[in-house]
Amino acid sequence: MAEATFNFPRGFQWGTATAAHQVEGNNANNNWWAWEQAAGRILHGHTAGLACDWWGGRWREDFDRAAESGQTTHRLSVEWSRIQPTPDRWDEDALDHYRQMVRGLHERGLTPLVTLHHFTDPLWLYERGGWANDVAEQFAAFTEKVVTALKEYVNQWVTLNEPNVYATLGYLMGTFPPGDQNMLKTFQVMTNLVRGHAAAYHAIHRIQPEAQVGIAHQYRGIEPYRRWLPLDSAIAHFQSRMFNDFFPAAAQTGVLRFPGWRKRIRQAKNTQDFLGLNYYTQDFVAFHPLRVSEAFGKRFFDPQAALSDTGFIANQPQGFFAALQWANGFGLPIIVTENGIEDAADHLRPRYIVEHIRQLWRAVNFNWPVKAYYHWTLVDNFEWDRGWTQRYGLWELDLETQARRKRPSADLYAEICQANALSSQMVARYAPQIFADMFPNE
Ligand code: IFM
Repeated sequence: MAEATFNFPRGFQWGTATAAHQVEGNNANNNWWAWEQAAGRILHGHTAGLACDWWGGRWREDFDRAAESGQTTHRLSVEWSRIQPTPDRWDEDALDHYRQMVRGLHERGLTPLVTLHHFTDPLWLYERGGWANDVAEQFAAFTEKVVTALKEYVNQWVTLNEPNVYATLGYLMGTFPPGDQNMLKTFQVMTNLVRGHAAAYHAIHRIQPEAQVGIAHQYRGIEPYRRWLPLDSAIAHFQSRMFNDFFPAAAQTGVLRFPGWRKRIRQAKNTQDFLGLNYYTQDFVAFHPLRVSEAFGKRFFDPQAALSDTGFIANQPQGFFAALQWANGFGLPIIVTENGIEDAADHLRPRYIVEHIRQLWRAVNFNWPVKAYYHWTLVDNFEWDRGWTQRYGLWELDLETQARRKRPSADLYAEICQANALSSQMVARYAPQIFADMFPNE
């Protein structure tokens, strides 16, 4: 049997990523909570409810799980609506709660990476129109408060999680709050998110000059279905520029590029110290004259690719390599801020992990400056408009009892973290079906 070990450089960081609303529970003062209460918005009428009960203290046992499995870092987010429940009030107890959590990470040997905005907005901000307005000043004030409170334990920050997803799903597709389908408003929100990011970036550096600050960008591979057809290529290129390039390019150049229009936001120039990359899957796109709202492109998965439980993610590891190559083009250190798959029975996840980590290793061996990898996620959590129907956790969550049950992938990921490597023995044990392809005998 062929043997090999894909080693990672010393100091490479391994972790899992989470977000406040998805794990904390009882986050009743934000726009998502309000959105979840109305019928027809979340699959099967699910709500976040108690989630993983982190606000009730179960973060301790979950951080223990992360540390015991060899992880060295954890990405979590803070909930704006807890810290600033009304425009004129800061909740010191909430800040103290987060201080305990990030100290708890340190005590377990885990370095925190903290996200300031992960999809949710305080109700008071939302009711005034949210990010459709220029709220950079409010976001910077919140950022200052958090950074001042947590700086003893945190020096790595993500300002915004997936601003492209936030703007597109909330304002163009209408599946996230506020449920709009308005192209102009989408551009307005995108512009304000860039302003907000820039203001937060400068606020963090004023308080903590040595901080490392970035955005967690969701990169979705968008490939032309028929490479020979210029229309397919043009649409793939256009969609990729709008979805993938808009935010990282704006944070690099200070220029926002919309179709037929550009806008300069000087303060946004050079406002990333690392490139945060969230990668899950990739699509084909084919020209379709009737898909007007999708820029005349029909998107679909490669029919050969294995699909996740609900068909939401196609296993496309080569797309991860392409995403890393894209990320490398920005000339910044790269942090893989999310990567994972929904798979309640853990049928596909071990293979997904193995194949994606192998692509990560290839990227590292090209000397692309990838510093860390965060698997999404530690324990099953509330999956936004898809409620509890999608299970991304290395640990399964029983919502009734709050019990956690380890999936085989948790052991696989622990072995990778502990060895700082992926070995052929791990593949033989956890994903034997791909062994021969990965390690051919001749
Ligand atoms: O759960 C989400 C997360 O909040 C943002 N990135 C994608 C994940 C899986 O859908």
